[in-house]
Amino acid sequence: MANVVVVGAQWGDEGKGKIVDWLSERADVIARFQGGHNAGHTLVIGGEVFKLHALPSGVVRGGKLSVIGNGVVLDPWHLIKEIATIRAQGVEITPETLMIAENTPLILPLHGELDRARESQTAVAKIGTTGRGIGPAYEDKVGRRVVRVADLADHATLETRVDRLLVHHDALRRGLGLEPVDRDGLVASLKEIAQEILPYAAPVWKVLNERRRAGQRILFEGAQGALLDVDFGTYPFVTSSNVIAGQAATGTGIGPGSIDYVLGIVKAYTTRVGEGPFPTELEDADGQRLGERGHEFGTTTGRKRRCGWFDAVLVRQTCATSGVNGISLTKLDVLDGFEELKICTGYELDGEILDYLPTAADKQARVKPVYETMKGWSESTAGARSWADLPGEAVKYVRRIEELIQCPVSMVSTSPEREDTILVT
Ligand code: 2SA
Ligand code: MG
Repeated sequence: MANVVVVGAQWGDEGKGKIVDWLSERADVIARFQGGHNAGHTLVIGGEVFKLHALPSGVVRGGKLSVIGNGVVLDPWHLIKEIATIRAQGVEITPETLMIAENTPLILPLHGELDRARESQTAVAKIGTTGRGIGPAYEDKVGRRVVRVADLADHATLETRVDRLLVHHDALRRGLGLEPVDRDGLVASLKEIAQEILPYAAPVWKVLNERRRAGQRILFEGAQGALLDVDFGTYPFVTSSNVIAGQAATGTGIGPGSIDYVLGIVKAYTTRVGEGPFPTELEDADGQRLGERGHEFGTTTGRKRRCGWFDAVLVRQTCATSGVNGISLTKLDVLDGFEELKICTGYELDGEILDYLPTAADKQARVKPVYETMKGWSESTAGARSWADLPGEAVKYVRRIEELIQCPVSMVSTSPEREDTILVT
């Protein structure tokens, strides 16, 4: 397989980091195409834990090119800190191994301030954001007033961009009771960080197209999950980027025809962090057990994740919107020891059965899951490396999921360690 896109097929935290790391061994270039440091990808390599937020997971493997594409929003101060942390763990990061698209929008401190100020307003329902300024930065990108990486190279341009941005922000801030931005302080700190960021700046679209022509393999690393997509997610309880696989093309500057395979990452149950509808959410002992066994806490914010049964309706839907060719099922071992497992096969709404999640917010909040009950297994599946290592009931569970989501399972992951993976052939 040449160029593969990896996307989360639920609400994020499906375990993409491990799979991307596993696939990156076979890739030459690893590219992020959306989101920002709201992402949290945990990699466990030989017992050492790496927590990545803005950096592509490929950086921890030597000899690869990691790319931050234009579809990402980048906090330059955060990036420099993250580079230092990962370097301290013994990983080499240089302008030869990391490139940032010149047309990448920057997240500034004012974006985080606005994000958090809005979330603390009680008059409007909160989204449960990560508070990292992601949404406000995307708004400014689309509003044609954001500062981009390339603007850092020329002081006159930089100041013009900042002034344009502040006309908008100072007005917004007044409304929220925030102080106006210290314009000169912001310009000065941008000029300072520019020296650290610019060595990594590159025409990523050009580099990727050249590499592709030369026969190199590109791995596109998605963050968050398809149900958080700004168009196809549970709006407005979504992130502000397109998360679905099509974004891999626009978020890096490569044609959609260059994508050979879309791998959806799917957790064997469902979790969600932040507000918004969640039809199969469990607020009982089973939900608590999933959270504890699955260590369901946010990598970026430490927030407790909401947990529930596997929802085949949602995954069938995200497999469709991302054109998923095969899924990787993760965290199967978290289900070990449950006497019974439930899978949601449809929704009931006003006496009707639906086979998809409707768009209207009131309907999303009211759908009742229709469950199918399956027998659990008492054996441990943790660390299983072949189909034969799995108890019969676990195999049945995986096969049933495959049937319901109408998409083949191509991998099963049974622990955070990359070797603990079953390849389904
Ligand atoms: P934002 O900050 O504007 O993107 O938040 C909007 C919604 O998107 C959700 N979101 C996420 N959901 C799951 N995982 C994410 N990354 C971190 C992780 C989250 C963390 O991997 O654990 O550490 O809390 C992520 N990023 C954004 C968010 O919860 C809102 O629902
Ligand atoms: Mg995560």
